[in-house]
Amino acid sequence: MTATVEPTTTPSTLKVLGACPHDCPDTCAMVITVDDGVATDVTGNKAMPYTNGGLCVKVDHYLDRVYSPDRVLYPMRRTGPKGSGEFERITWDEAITEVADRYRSIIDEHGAEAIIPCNYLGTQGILQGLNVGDPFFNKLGATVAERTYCDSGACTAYVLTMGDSAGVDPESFVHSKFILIWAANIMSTNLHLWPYIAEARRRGAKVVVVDPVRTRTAKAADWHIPIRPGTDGALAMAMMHVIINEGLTDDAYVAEHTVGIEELTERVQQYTPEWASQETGIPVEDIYALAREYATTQPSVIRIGVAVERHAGGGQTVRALACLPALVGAWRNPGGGILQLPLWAFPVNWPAFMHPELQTPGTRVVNLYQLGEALTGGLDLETPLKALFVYNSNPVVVCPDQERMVRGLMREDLFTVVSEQFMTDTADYADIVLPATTQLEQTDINFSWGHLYVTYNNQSIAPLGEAVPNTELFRRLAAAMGFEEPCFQRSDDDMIAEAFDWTAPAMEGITVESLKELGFQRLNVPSADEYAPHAEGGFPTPSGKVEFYSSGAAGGNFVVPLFRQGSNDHQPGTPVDPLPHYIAPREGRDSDLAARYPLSMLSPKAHAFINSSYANLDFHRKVQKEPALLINPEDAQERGIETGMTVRVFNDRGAFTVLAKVDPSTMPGVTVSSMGHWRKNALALATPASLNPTAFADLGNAPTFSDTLVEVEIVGGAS
Ligand SMILES: Nc1nc2c(c(=O)[nH]1)N[C@H]1C(S)=C(S)[C@@H](COP(=O)(O)OP(=O)(O)OC[C@H]3O[C@@H](n4cnc5c(=O)[nH]c(N)nc54)[C@H](O)[C@@H]3O)O[C@H]1N2
Ligand SMILES: Nc1nc2c(c(=O)[nH]1)N[C@H]1C(S)=C(S)[C@@H](COP(=O)(O)OP(=O)(O)OC[C@H]3O[C@@H](n4cnc5c(=O)[nH]c(N)nc54)[C@H](O)[C@@H]3O)O[C@H]1N2
Ligand SMILES: [Mo]
Repeated sequence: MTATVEPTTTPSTLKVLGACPHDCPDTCAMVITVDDGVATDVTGNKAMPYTNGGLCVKVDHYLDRVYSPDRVLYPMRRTGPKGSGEFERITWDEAITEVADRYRSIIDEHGAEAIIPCNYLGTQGILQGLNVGDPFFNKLGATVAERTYCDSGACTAYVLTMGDSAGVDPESFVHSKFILIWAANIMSTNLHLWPYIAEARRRGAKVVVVDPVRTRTAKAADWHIPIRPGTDGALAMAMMHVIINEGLTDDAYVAEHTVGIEELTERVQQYTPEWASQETGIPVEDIYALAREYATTQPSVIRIGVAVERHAGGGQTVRALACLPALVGAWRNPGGGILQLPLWAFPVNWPAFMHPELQTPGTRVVNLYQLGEALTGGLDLETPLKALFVYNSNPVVVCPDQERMVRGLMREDLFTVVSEQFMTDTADYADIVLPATTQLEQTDINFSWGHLYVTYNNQSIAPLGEAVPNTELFRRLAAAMGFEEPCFQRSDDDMIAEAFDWTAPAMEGITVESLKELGFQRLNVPSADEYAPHAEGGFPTPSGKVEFYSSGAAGGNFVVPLFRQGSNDHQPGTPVDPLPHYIAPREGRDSDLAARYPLSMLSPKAHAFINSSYANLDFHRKVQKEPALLINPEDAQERGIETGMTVRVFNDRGAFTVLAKVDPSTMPGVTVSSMGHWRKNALALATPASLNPTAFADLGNAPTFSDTLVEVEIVGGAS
């Protein structure tokens, strides 16, 4: 079951090689010390080059999570009113039988589409993660839950432009001379990339951050460029305007490895730096300087954060950003290009985990970003939803339009099952709660979306209480429903054997056995010092080139990243403008709403939480501090707000109450309240999600969390 790495200190002490389960680009390799069956320490694995023995403030304290007295350890049935948190312990047999019986009667009465799963990435491993329930719900005939909370717009845009390339190896950043960090708070959300950026700086690189907020990453950079939320596309288009008109393009690279330079040249003429300055709030000379320095300081690299997609024009913004490196020939050398998701480098065997062939063709699709509407009659669904199955997710906190979500969850006629490690805001509304294991109690194997190593998680301790891994949960449910396909009979080891296409060139030299032994292995790709995947072009697009003019967009042929399910685009088959362009924020300065709600609200990631996970644990809450709203001194003064006052943040969708923090690190017109805090721990029982809209961005049904206008008022004096 376990792999040991060092001679044990006493016969009963084991060092087990593990891997972090979280939805984070770092995917750290871990070492778990186990004494007499009890985990006593979790550290980073020093042998792993990229994460280099480090963990983050969250997972450094993973044992607080595993052994928390608040863990859900037994199946439970609701006894009190919905949301009251009153439950009684029941057996697994009773729980599974009740779920299966209810599903059968709902299917008889309403059809299987009345059931919807709701899951995301509480655990991201290939076995226990995003797809673990897909075969079950596909076979059941349940409504297909489309999952596009994170990067689906960026992925769609990126793949349309340059194909599913892994992009720049993060370890190659040491060779970059100009590092442009765009809408990413690296020091909080991608910590292990920072040492490579710091090393590049030691070697003379300039580091620039484009972010409305002077984050800890922006503070550490050479140049912080504050930008109005959702206007990034204007800046990117204006950069291309300058680069093309001033002849800063790498003409040989453009001629050989791109499509559509003439059309792009014509397109960018309208996007002058003077216009972009008005739109973005960035001084015009800074736009010129950024474009010129980016183009002429080679190799230059752009690291795009997920946050860049979270507004009406997020997709087209990523289209523009993905064009830039080819325009200036950044791809010629290691450390030049763009880094979005190196996940594309991993030959994951997605179909073996999703089993799309079990889906009945034509089954309806509901996007989980609109779950609140779907549960409350807002989507005009022919068959109303009667059952919800939540696992690996906490929709009350992570979905928009929180008030509506809670109204949906309060429905007496909705049968809700939640598989969880903790009694989250969502679990409180369950009819049945099922206990889930943590990473130490389960086996898994991981791709990464932030580096080029496969990691393996050996199980290190026995499950606590009656908790089960997600794989076991769905084996039990499938058995109760009488599903007999071989995929429902697989053991975890059988699944590990199917996790990758082991014969793919990237997997050469990597086996299940070697991974169990080592805990991690780098894909079989060139070393970071030599990794220049597109020095000679070779982009995985239909033309083999970077498509400034995208034939896929023109023809309505969007690549659907399979693992997300659903259509992954609002109107598949509908052509989209084949050239990158600017789409202003829906709730921007010029919208009708702006008179009533003049402030933008951002809800970025919390430093000490991972999404809403850890937000219930004392240590992490202490580090993160109380929920707060950053507001610029100008905006605060207009409203008489001082630091420490209690303020109500509101719009037509809802309101939440927090402490004000008057702080010039956020630009005028922009307020910030990190996501993740739990509703039940918040003043006035609401979090920023209650203000977020359910409208999609332009591509990939991406969320629009950053496209949110609000107003702020004082409810209490400073304490
Ligand atoms: N500590 C921690 N780490 C995490 C997570 C976590 O919750 N906590 N979550 C993980 C997950 S799921 C993800 S997707 C990644 C996300 O990691 P990031 O991509 O870094 O995402 P965010 O922190 O949401 O936003 C990054 C920055 O974008 C800025 N921003 C917001 N809107 C805009 C905009 O319109 N334009 C520009 N230019 N900037 C904008 C915010 O001010 C913020 O500083 O982090 C992962 N890592
Ligand atoms: N306002 C706002 N909202 C956002 C974002 C934002 O920036 N702003 N970001 C969005 C993004 S990028 C993302 S990725 C999503 C994240 O959304 P989610 O993936 O839903 O993230 P979490 O809030 O961490 O919830 C995961 C839950 O799964 C549980 N869990 C963990 N491991 C397991 C397991 O093995 N089995 C089971 N059954 N449960 C487990 C955890 O205890 C936790 O409660 O949020 C999105 N929501
Ligand atoms: Mo995410």
